[in-house]
Amino acid sequence: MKNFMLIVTILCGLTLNSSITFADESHSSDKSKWNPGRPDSHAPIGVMGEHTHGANEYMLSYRFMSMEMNGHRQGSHSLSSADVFDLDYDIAALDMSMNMHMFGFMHAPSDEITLMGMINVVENSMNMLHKPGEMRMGGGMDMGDGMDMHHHGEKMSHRSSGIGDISIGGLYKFYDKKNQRAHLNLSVILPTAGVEESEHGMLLPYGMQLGSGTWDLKPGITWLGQSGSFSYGAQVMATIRLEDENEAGYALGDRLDTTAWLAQQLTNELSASLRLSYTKSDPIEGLFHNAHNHNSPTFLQANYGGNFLEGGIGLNWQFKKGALKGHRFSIEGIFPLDQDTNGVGMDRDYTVIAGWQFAF
Ligand SMILES: [Cu+2]
Repeated sequence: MKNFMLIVTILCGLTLNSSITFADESHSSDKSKWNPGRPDSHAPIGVMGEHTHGANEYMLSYRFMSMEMNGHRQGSHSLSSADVFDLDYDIAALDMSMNMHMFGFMHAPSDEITLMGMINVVENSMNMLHKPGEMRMGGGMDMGDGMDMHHHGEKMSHRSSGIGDISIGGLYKFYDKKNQRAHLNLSVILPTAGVEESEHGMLLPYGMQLGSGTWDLKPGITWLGQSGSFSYGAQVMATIRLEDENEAGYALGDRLDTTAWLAQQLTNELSASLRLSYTKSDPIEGLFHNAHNHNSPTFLQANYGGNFLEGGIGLNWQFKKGALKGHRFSIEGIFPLDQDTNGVGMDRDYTVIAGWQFAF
């Protein structure tokens, strides 16, 4: 609720600012055409594949995303570690962070078609708490260090890192009139991510693996519009797993991502945005073929996915002169507004995405 009030406050602030005028907008020769030369001609940085390029343009980009999760929840209720132990689990996750470095490339062979590719490097870490006063379960979870874990809750931390899934795709712009544009998105995800990451000889939970590890298809549609100093857009994107299982034996659930945003140009180099996103994600299917624990919610397929409503606040800078001319820098903070996890999932805390983009 606090986040929601914050967004409303900022929305009001943006509206009050709308009287600012821009001398620079006249460089667009055709006023009825969607203008690609504005900072808000790119969506908030957390949205992918949201703009097309003009014929023969290239773009390089780098995004850093940090997603923080804090403890567990069951459906719409947050759970304490004690609640998790009461549900007959021996290990509760305290927190998890997923950091992603995303390197992107775009090229438009024509005004209608833009090709894009992205490669991710993923770094995950998770802290877990062992149930206090519990004999350690068998199965060889090697905690090392020879600590006495039979009387007090023992903390463990896990890490994984490496190349994530690679995506290759294209955008087809089919509408470009009346200050609006629309395009179709289609990407293929290559199963390049490690999905059998382990520590101390034991598989890490599904959520700590580095990607889907299956061939996936991501079809979508994106709509963009501009009106005075405001711009807006919406995107619907599906993720469809083309295989029943990856090399480890499971497949992440299909998901649907929908988002809509409103941005305002504050100066000819800076814009601010508000965004709502709704994600629906199915549970994991299949399971690890190799030996793994079942004593933590993060090891059960049914505890993944859910429905997530989130709000985002972002800024885009587009440098128009000086040494940084042509470079864009953007940042977006994303906060959960409503979460309904499948089973005992993890509680989303916040996500921050920062990016650099350079077109030439
Ligand atoms: Cu681009």
